[in-house]
Amino acid sequence: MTVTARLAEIAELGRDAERGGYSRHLFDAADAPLRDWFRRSASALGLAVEEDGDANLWAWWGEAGSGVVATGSHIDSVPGGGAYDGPLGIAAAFEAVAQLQAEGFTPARPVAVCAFAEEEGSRFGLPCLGTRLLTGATDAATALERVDAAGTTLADAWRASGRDVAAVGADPERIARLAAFVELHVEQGRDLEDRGIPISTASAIIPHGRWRLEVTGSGNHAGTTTMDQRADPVVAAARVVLAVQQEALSRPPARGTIGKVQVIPGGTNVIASRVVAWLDLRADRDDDVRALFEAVLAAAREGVEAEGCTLDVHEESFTARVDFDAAVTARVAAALRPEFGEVPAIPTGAGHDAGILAAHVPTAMLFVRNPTGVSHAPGESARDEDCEAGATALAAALRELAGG
Ligand code: HGY
Ligand code: MN
Ligand code: MN
Ligand code: MN
Repeated sequence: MTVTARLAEIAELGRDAERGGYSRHLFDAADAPLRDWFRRSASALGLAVEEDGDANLWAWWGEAGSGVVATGSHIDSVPGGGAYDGPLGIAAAFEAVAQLQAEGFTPARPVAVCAFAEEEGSRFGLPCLGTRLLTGATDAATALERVDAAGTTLADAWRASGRDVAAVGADPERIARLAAFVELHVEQGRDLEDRGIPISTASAIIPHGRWRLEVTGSGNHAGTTTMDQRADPVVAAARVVLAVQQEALSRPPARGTIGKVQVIPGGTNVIASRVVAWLDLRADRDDDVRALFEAVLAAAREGVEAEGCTLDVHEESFTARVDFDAAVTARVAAALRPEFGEVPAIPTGAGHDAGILAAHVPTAMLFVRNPTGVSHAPGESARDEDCEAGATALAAALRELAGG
């Protein structure tokens, strides 16, 4: 097969007719067929599939023993996401295994292909949910209390999917059996396109914080309430959005985004009573993100109070900076050299399960060139030949790491 053909098998799953692209979230209608695809792809290669207690899938080439070399990515997407963020790393992993099998390679260590659950945090607000639970980075009991947009708790969604909430949580033994992890991912920028090269490794993931902001005002009638009588949380939230832009702009290369806003109750002729806005901040160092957050908060409070409203803030997640394992990255880069020459190691502003696993397992990443540089949007792209190059690169990495 090819990576492109593997991705074509899931091209209709989780399509979002309204937003464009794909919306694939934990335990939604597309989740089970995507998991079936994973199982079928694994079975066709003779790999045995198991699901761990945290809804992550593992396909085993060889006995599920110790010294495991794992690879893979996630099956979920952001709302209206692209076709590659997540599935490319899984399709390339299966294709890499297929290539290694075809050449008669026998791994000296077990190889696992993984599909991690809810990497984007699109449903329950916590990115890398599956790997956070697995590694214990997030406590199971607290995670199970999280609610989605409909007010359903993760615990209830878990049970409704037919899974056992008692099995949710850290699995240190599973993690201890991993000798290395390599995640292949579409690049979420134009660096490789600009450099004219198809593949790179990754050096680091910049830190990332997510907060839920609740701006409360006074709901009222849009026709009878004069402008000077209002405490309009939408106007206050607009000030918050501008504060985020200003503060992030003044601290390059920091990034500040409000990409999700709920207006309650949400009527054309209704002054809202509450606005919930989700804030995403990233910067080079953990302290830079914290300092940016404090500056945003101060400016936001000032703006919100000027509108006669109040602001409540809840931290949803904080992901520290990750520097990938230099030794594994160097071995992967050396394995790529015959086919790809010297590849750069580039930092990324996007989070990955590899970043969570890196705290426990020597971890590296591979990026595949993205001609548009767009990601988390339907315009995300990767050329077919670069996807195949990704599988070739991943096969080289697995040959090196699992070879003995
Ligand atoms: O970077 C992110 O937004 C997510 O972790 N993929
Ligand atoms: Mn991803
Ligand atoms: Mn993503
Ligand atoms: Mn009326």
